[in-house]
Amino acid sequence: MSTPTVGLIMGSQSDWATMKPAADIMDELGIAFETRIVSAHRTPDRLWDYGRTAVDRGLRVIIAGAGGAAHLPGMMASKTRVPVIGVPVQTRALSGVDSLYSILQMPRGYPVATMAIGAAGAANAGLMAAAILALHDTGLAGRLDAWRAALSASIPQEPVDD
Ligand code: RP5
Repeated sequence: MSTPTVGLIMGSQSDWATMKPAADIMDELGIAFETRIVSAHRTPDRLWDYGRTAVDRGLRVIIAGAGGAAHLPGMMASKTRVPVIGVPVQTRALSGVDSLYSILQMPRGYPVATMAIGAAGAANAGLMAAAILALHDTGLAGRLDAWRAALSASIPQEPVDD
């Protein structure tokens, strides 16, 4: 296995079902990534160590998913200059609007690139990571272009009855 360039992290095992589409996209595009459970509240020391070592370990992008008081993406962005893409996990109580606002409203100086709520946001996080890495990887750029073209070609011209 090659060294991971993307860290796919999430606050809880319960986030995995939402975050898996990011992993699927990266598998499809041949991106080396690692997956970790890192909780801002339950494992703060793990969060700190992950952010502190991210650059030296060769990570180029971090995708961070969390729900509710979703502080993981923002805290990770505070700890490392590796670009952080945040995915708001949909919650039962507030439908993920709580997660979205927690991730989106970062103070000046520590940005998080925030995706849509839920699985579509996770898939887009994988694609966003691919687009960033493709800036310096022509092979990946070709695979991403082909992926985008295939999606476009799969959209019918006319609707049919369900
Ligand atoms: C957050 O709390 C996690 O990101 C998760 O979305 C949410 C609930 O976690 P569990 O109680 O299911 O472990 O930290």
